[in-house]
This record gives sequence, structure tokens and C-alpha cells, in this order.
Amino acid sequence: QYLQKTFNELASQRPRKSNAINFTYGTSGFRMDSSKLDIPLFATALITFLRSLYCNKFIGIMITASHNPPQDNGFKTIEPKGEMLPHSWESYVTSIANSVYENDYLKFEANMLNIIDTIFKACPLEKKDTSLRIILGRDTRSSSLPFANFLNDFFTNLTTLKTENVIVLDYGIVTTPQLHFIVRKHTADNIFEQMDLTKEYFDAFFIPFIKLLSKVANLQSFNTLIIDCANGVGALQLEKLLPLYEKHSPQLKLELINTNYQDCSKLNVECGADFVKTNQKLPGGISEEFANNPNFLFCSLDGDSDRIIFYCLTADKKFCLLDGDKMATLIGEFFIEKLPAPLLESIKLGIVQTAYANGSSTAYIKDVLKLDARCAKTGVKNLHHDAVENFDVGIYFEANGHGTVIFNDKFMQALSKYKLEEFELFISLINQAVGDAITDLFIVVIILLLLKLDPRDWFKKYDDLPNTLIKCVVPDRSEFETFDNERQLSKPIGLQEMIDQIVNETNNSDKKNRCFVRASGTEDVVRIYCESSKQENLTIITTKVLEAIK
Ligand code: 16G
Ligand code: ZN
Repeated sequence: QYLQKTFNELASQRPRKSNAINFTYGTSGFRMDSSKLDIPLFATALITFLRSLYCNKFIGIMITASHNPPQDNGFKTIEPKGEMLPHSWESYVTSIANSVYENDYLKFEANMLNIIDTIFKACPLEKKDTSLRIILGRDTRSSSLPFANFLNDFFTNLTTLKTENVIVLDYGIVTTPQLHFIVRKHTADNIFEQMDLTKEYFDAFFIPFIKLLSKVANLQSFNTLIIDCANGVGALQLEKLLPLYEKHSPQLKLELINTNYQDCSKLNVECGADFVKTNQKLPGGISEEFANNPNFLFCSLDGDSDRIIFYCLTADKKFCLLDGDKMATLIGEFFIEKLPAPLLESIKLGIVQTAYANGSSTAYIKDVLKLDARCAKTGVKNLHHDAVENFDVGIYFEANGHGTVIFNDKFMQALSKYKLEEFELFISLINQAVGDAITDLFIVVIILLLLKLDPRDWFKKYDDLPNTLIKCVVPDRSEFETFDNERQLSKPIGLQEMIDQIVNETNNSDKKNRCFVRASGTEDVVRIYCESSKQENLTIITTKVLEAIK
């Protein structure tokens, strides 16, 4: 009854827009052109409200569209421990968004009450200790502030809850991983007031980084890291954090480029992790001459700083992409090298990738590192769960640079017996909640420096198979259904057989041709990925697959 009352109040704020769009809360939340986001915003507010009451803990909302173009935006809800919304709740929020129709309040209300009933059946609420605890964060997009203002008003103006039971903390412009981190911290330390995020984040990750840097006698592999901030929130946050870092006079110089976050039209344009990975070339802001400096290493963040891609040039100006696959294998190698053999034997250490991982990286993990390599569906959440379920130490990365490492108590207990001070410090660099470009940057830099590994030699560990990724616009991408972790199509019927045939007829003796098709979760297209040991096969295969699709 109480909830119904609150909902009547909330529903009166509902946007009255007729909309033919079918909304889906996917692995990265809602994401689309910012002009179409009214209803997803409202649905996100409702689900966060419910989730906060249900958990009776802080729940976060991040407003961002990551690497998407400046006009897009999106929302995702963050769990008390920094994780993403559970799968069943993704369906609830999707259903809420799709039941908001113009002039059909009854349909919306019926659906809403149904959802509430399902959710709260298992967990009845007691009004007296019900409180709403919300944490907001946003990226630098021009549409992000109005969305944050709406959410602020939405929660603080609820009159059905006593004001002392409503806490809304707005952290302003933050990276997505920072918001995950601070929500987790509020929950863990049971803190109700706003914290100093810069200080908390600095203490948690920069301090161990600085301590580890001081253990490196002299920087051999490189001495400067150039960070392309994609003209996004990474620039704003790193500009706050770097003066604190420099106070410690570290040996490694960190230099920022593409830092114009004030001009939203520049976000992710000709720069950033996605640009570099997709185009396999230097972003704007780095000249070739600059990139040739053997003492420099380069990296690019994406628009909300949860992904990172490294790169460098060889002496003959060849572009060397050091992507998520390269990071996963580097981290795997570091664990193998630094952990005592009996410890390694007693735990399950492995790497989780997606179908987009280059075949050479998977072969390297299995054949050279002798580690277990698993494949999960696209979306960090899927890799995260797979790693948690299958490994004591799970390294997971998407090829696009999204990932982290997770480890369980069993590993920590085993590790504590060995008194490996340096390694324990290294472990504390890892943001286990979520892939974080800044902490991934620290991990990679420390590994390279401790192993005295030149980035060019890191690149040479294995050669990527030539590959291509293209998009295809189709009338209805929901007709494309996959199995085998997105590596094969079950629908449209017959298409997989055609793809298999195309792949087989051009295969070389090494049988390394691979091609798969899946519907994008973030754009209205299907994606075709293809790799082969022969560059010329790529166009032949993709042309034929495109024809088969159309
Ligand atoms: C989202 C995912 C990212 C994935 C990408 C794939 C999260 C937080 N983000 O951005 O991990 O690589 O989608 O996009 O999970 P696609 O479905 O359009 O290929
Ligand atoms: Zn991102």
C-alpha cells in the first residue's frame, strides 16, 4: 500500500511521450541518442528507487554513453558492492520502460504493480526502516547535467518518504569506475555523508602505484606515458589527481593529451580507446615524430574511462596495438612469473575473453602460458561472472580494452603465507569491482617496468591474425540469435550453415579462418567479425557473408 502510494506520486512525474522505440536495458544499461532518453531515464529512476529499498543500501546511477558520439547518452545502475544490476532486474527495468505509453496510465500501473509484487514477494518491506540511498555520477556530455538534475529532484522531492530517510549524494562528473568504487566504499564502510572522492581514489590506487614505482631502480623500458583522454571525464579527473601524484616526485612522467572536456562536441572524436582500436592508428594529438620517441609509451582512454588501449611505434614506424588481449596475456604472464610454483599449482588461474579475442591471443594463452582460456558473451558483466565462477584468480578482458582481474579469498589466504610484499602491493592496484582505465594503466605500467619489458617486445609476444570488424544495417537485428557465446547463429535459420561454408571454402591449411555475426547491444546493426592468416581472405569472406545476410 505504501509503495503504491509512492508510485502514484512517482508516476505523476512520468514523461508523456508516445514512442515507437523498443527500449532494452543491456549490459551497458540504456544507451541511445540523448533526445530519446526521457522514458529510459524515468524507468532508471524507478528501478533504482526499488532496488535501493530492496537492498536497503546505496545504489548508484551513472549517466554516460562511454565511447559513443557526443549526442548520445545513457544510464546504468550500480549495485551496493560496485557490481552491475542483476539480470532479472534488467528485465524489470526494460519492462517498465516499454510500458510507459501515452495516455495509457492503467497499463503502466498494472505492469508496475506486477513487477513490484514479484520483486517484494521474497522480501517484504518494513516501512519504519526503509530508506532511499542514491549516489549519482555523470560524464562530461552536455545532456548529462540535465539528466542528473532530473534524478536529483526526482528522489529528493518524494514526499511519501520522510526526508531523513532519503539520501541523495551527487558526485558530479566522475569516471564510471570511480562511481563503482565510491558506491562500494559507501557500502563497505557504512558511510552516509559525501566523501572526498579524489582523496579516497588517490589513497586506494595511486599510493600503491607510487610505492611500486619507487621499487623500480631505474626506468628502462620507457620513462613517459602519454595519456589520450578522449576529451572526456578522464581528463578532468586526471587533472585533479596528477598534481597529487607529482608531489611525490615519481620517476615516471604522466602527460595528458586530448583534454578538452569543456567542448562536448570533441568527446571521442578522432581520439580515445575506441578510435585507436578500430582504426589501428594514432589518435589526433600525437604526431608520428612524437610517437617515435623510444622513451614514450602511449595509451588512450574512452569517454568514461573504463577502457584503455596501449600502443607504440616500431623504429620503422609500424603501429603496434597493445589491446585488451595483449593486456590479459601480459597480466597472466606476470602472475606466472611472480607467484611461487606451489602457490600457482594450488589455485585456478585463467583468462576470460570474448569471441572478439584474436585467435593468436587465445592460442598464446593455451599453448605458451598454459593457462585456461574461456570465452564469454560480449559485455564486461558476462566476463566478470565467468571469471568469478571459474577461477580463483580470473583475468578478464575484452579485446577493446575493457577488463580487470578478480581474485577470491582462497587465493588471498594462499598468498598471505608467502609474504610477497611487492606482489601484495601490486594486487592492491587492481580495481576488482569493474574494469577501470586508470587502474589498468597502473597495472600494465608496473608490470612492464618490473619485468623491464620494452613495449615493442610486449607487442612481439605473439602476432595478431589479420582481422576485420564491420557493421551491417538490417531491418530487425533481434532476428539474429546466437549460441556458443555468440560464436554461432541459431537464427535466422540457415545463415550459420552459409557462413560455415564461406569460411571453409577459403580456409588455408592452417584452418585459421573464423567469422561470426552477432547483433550489437549498443547500436542498431549487426556486427561481422572475421579473421584469417591471410589478409586477402578477409574481404572475400566478409563480402560473401554480407551477401548472405541481405
Ligand atoms: C558495451 C559494453 C562493452 C562491450 C560493448 C559491445 C559494458 C559496460 N560495456 O559498451 O563491454 O564491448 O558494449 O558493444 O559492458 P556492441 O554490443 O555494440 O558490440
Ligand atoms: Zn566506457
